[in-house]
Amino acid sequence: MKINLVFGFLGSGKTTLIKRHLGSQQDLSRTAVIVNEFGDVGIDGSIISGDNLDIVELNSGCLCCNLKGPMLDAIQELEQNKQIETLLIESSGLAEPLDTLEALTDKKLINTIEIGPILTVVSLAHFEKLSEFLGDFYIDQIHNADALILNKSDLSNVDQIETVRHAVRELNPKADILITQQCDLDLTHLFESNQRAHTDFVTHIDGLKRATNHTAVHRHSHLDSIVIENSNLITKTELDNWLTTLANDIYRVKGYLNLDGQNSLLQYSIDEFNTEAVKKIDKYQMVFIGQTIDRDELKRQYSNLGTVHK
Ligand SMILES: Nc1nc2c(ncn2[C@@H]2O[C@H](COP(=O)(O)OP(=O)(O)O)[C@@H](O)[C@H]2O)c(=O)[nH]1
Ligand SMILES: [Mg+2]
Repeated sequence: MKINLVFGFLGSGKTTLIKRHLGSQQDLSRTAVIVNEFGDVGIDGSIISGDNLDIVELNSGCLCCNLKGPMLDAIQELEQNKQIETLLIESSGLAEPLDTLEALTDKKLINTIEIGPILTVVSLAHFEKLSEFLGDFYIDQIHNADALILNKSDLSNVDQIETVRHAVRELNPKADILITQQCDLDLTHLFESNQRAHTDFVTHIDGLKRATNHTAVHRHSHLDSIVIENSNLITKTELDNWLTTLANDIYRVKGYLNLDGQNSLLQYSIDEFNTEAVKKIDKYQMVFIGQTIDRDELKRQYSNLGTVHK
């Protein structure tokens, strides 16, 4: 089984990349996706879903800490019982990459998996702010990648793109650097580069660990998340106005709401956001992820948006 891992901070474009790859494949019956989301409800699983596609959602934790075991179990199950040939793994965005990658060096997987290039998606528009705010694990995602996808080029001008390209090159002198909008790139070619057999992968990860003097410290534990339900009918104007008042250390909001009477998906990352109509939803749940969340106040504000829908 071939495994491709996608890292990158919340909102950088990981799900967009995976969806694009799946959309380019004719038959998904031998393909599976493991999605790990920070926060207690999974939204990406419903966004990614496709015919015949196996999706394993691992929520309530992180692949680099408490979900290592469940990730290995899921890989073995997909490989042995479902004869999956291609597996894509979307990390939570907060994952410490070396801890996640190290889990895949487990001897149980020898002779059964090959691992594709380590991919990290970076939002060009947010790199400067995030590298300053987030520090180590964000930088590690860039430092350890084989290919860096500098995405959201539409939100930056040429000079800003060059500044970020230069900065990430300093952090990672060897990686391929690709500039994209909506992660639009030749994914088949990308996935085929840097394929490693399990033994080569183990050697590669050992080398990365030595080079970074790695210690297994969970460097992302300071982020917090909350899920809030609101089925009220919320108008677009009301939503737009409220989102512009959100504290700037809330990095990511995503989920489903009743927007102008239409079931909709809201995607907010840092300070830009969009909504799109969706057909079917299970619950009107919204996930908020940030550095310091005033839970009671956020709950009060979001729950009070809109008017009760009868
Ligand atoms: N403006 C802009 N938005 C993008 C681009 N790529 C992805 N997005 C949007 O950014 C949001 C977060 O993307 P997603 O793939 O869910 O990020 P993830 O959290 O890393 O999985 C979604 O609303 C995407 O449609 C891009 O190149 N430009
Ligand atoms: Mg995602």
